[in-house]
Amino acid sequence: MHAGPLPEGVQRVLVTGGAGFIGGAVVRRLLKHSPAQVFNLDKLGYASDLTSIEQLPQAAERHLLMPVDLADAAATAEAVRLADADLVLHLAAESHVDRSIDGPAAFIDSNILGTFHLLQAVCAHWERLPQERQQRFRFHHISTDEVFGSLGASGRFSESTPYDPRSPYSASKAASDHLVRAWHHTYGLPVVLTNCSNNYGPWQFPEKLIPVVILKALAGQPIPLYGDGANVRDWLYVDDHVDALLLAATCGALGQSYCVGGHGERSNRQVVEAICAQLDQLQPQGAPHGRLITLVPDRPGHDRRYAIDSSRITVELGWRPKHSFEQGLEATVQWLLEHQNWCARVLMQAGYAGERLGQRSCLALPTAAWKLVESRLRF
Ligand code: NAD
Ligand code: TDX
Repeated sequence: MHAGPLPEGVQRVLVTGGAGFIGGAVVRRLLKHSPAQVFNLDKLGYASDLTSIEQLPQAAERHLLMPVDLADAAATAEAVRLADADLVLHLAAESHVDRSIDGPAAFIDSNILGTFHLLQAVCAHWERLPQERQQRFRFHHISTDEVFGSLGASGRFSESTPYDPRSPYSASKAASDHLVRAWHHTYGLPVVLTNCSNNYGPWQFPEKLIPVVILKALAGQPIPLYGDGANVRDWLYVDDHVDALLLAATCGALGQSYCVGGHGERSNRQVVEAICAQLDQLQPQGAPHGRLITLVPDRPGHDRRYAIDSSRITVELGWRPKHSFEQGLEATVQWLLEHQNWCARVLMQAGYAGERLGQRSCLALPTAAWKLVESRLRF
């Protein structure tokens, strides 16, 4: 173990996807709490924004942006060579399930091909390192609980759960996990993997459930709840996730994976109602916000329940989440209330106005027709 987030000798850290939500939180932590030089490799896609990093005084000295698409093998190899890293944290990925239904190709390119190009480049870099740095080097791959598929009413995912991905997004992440393990077993690349549950918190691009609900409620617009609203997710506050990532990256056993969950299992309806209740207190002029909750047609292939057993990372590395769901949600709602201009700006830059995504299916029926089909299926 060591003081601070990084062991002595880890001076250069390459973070991929550091202009995104979780990667940005990792970069900020490294800049604030370690002396490391941070190389941020990101293609600067629709969900990217550097405001939270650039406002830190440390960024001017120790943050270097590398605007590179991992789908470009040559540019990736060159960036990895220039970064000359002691530690690589790989977070870059297309991350939104609904977008993977509408356009799976980008997920294959970034998450599978991109990870392959990165592994090739990192392996070449690692093989060239002098012995002392080679022994210290780690590649940490950040993945998702969605690779394990969908749970019924009971049970939790753990490191030994068989893979059973069911969306283009989760299939692409599962493929990347397999590639990382293969590079460990075949070439000896020192890797660690983590599979975490749904993250939430400040600076999340407003396309995922929690920021979408807050913004729709504030705008007095219908709050879309997919299907029957009973799907369950295990919510993890992003700062707790960063604690787990840095611990696993630096103290985790090589070749090992760690499941990270927030002890925050809630149905989507519970999440949405909790947000509405908080907004009723903070913005009483719009109350009751719950009147805006609207059931909409379900996501195709919608996984029913995710829940994580985090015993391994707790027992072996001493991690546990510091935020309850209620604490994390309160901080997130407050943050969004104070950053509505940021949300408007990133949505505009991304060309996304909050419309429903992920409705493409072989049977592209309009909503009314779906309702009819569903009512017939339910007898
Ligand atoms: P995000 O969409 O906010 O950010 C992803 C970043 O990766 C973006 O800045 C994007 O430009 C970059 N990127 C994507 N493809 C790239 C490419 N080909 N080359 C270079 N950069 C590329 O995502 P996030 O929520 O911060 O997720 C980060 C990682 O954590 C992802 O690997 C995701 O699968 C994983 N994860 C996320 C969650 C969650 O709840 N958000 C949960 C489990 C796992
Ligand atoms: O408007 C909505 N209404 C709704 O009911 C949205 C955007 C979502 N939902 C539902 C679908 C899910 O059951 O809420 C739940 C959460 O949806 P998302 O925020 O899209 O997350 P999810 O699909 O669970 O995937 C997330 O967690 C795992 C991340 O996006 C992934 O990157 C991560 O790997």
